[in-house]
Amino acid sequence: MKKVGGRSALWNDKPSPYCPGCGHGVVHRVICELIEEYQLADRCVFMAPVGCSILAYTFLDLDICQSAHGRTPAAATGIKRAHPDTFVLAYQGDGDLASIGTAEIIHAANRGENITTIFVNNAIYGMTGGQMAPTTLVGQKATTCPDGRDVSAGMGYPLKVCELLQSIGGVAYLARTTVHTPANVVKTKQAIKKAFDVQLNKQGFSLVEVLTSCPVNWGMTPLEALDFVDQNMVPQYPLGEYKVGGLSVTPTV
Ligand SMILES: Cc1ncc(C[n+]2csc(CCOP(=O)(O)OP(=O)(O)O)c2C)c(N)n1
Ligand code: SF4
Repeated sequence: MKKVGGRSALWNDKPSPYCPGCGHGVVHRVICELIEEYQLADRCVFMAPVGCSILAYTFLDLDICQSAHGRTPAAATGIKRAHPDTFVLAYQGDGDLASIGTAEIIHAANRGENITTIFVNNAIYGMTGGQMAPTTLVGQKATTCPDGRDVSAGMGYPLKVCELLQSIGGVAYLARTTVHTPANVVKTKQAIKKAFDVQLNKQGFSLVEVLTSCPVNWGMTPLEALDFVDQNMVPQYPLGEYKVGGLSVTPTV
């Protein structure tokens, strides 16, 4: 019988630490499949953030480096420059990348560092109990905005990271995808593959933003959370490629 699926060999037998319906596990699976397909495991350093996915070190059989909140792009820069043959894969949540780490990601992108970043946007601080993130939608409830994010109360607007980075010259490849349906998981893998190719071909900075769900902190069932991504996240954060070959493109899904 032909095997059509299975767990990546890079994912050991430890149970997933993520909540049911969390998008991190899906994104990890896609990444692991690509690392295996490209045979990069022996020279890959997975740069973990401070959010829930810091726990990747408990179950991924990869070299993993964790840096303080938001500093992943700076630490990744150091590793890549010191060891150019290393495949540096940075993995950051929206609290980590779009909040305290805003300066680091913008300047790593602007320098055109030859690293690949997977930016997981679940519109909330997951690990610390659901505070508002820069990416939280207007009207969306969080522990620090229990009545919903209110622009008129000075809470600001959802930060659009792809749109922000699109203007930066050092960015070679930039895309936004989602993993709330199987078809979109396939598209996410295609986008991350392109981002891998950019680093392997020494073409500069690449980033794929992946929209995911955090059912626990959104106060939803996993299925309701998938609907929320579809109905609320995708309209706010348009999917598609934003930069290809260093050139800005109009995103088309
Ligand atoms: C310097 C520093 N400040 C604050 C924290 C607390 N902290 C840990 S995880 C986190 C939020 C992570 O949210 P996000 O990056 O969106 O990841 P998620 O858990 O949602 O995947 C915060 C604020 C920390 N660990 N280090
Ligand atoms: S708190 Fe949210 S981001 Fe963290 S593991 Fe649970 S569902 Fe995932």
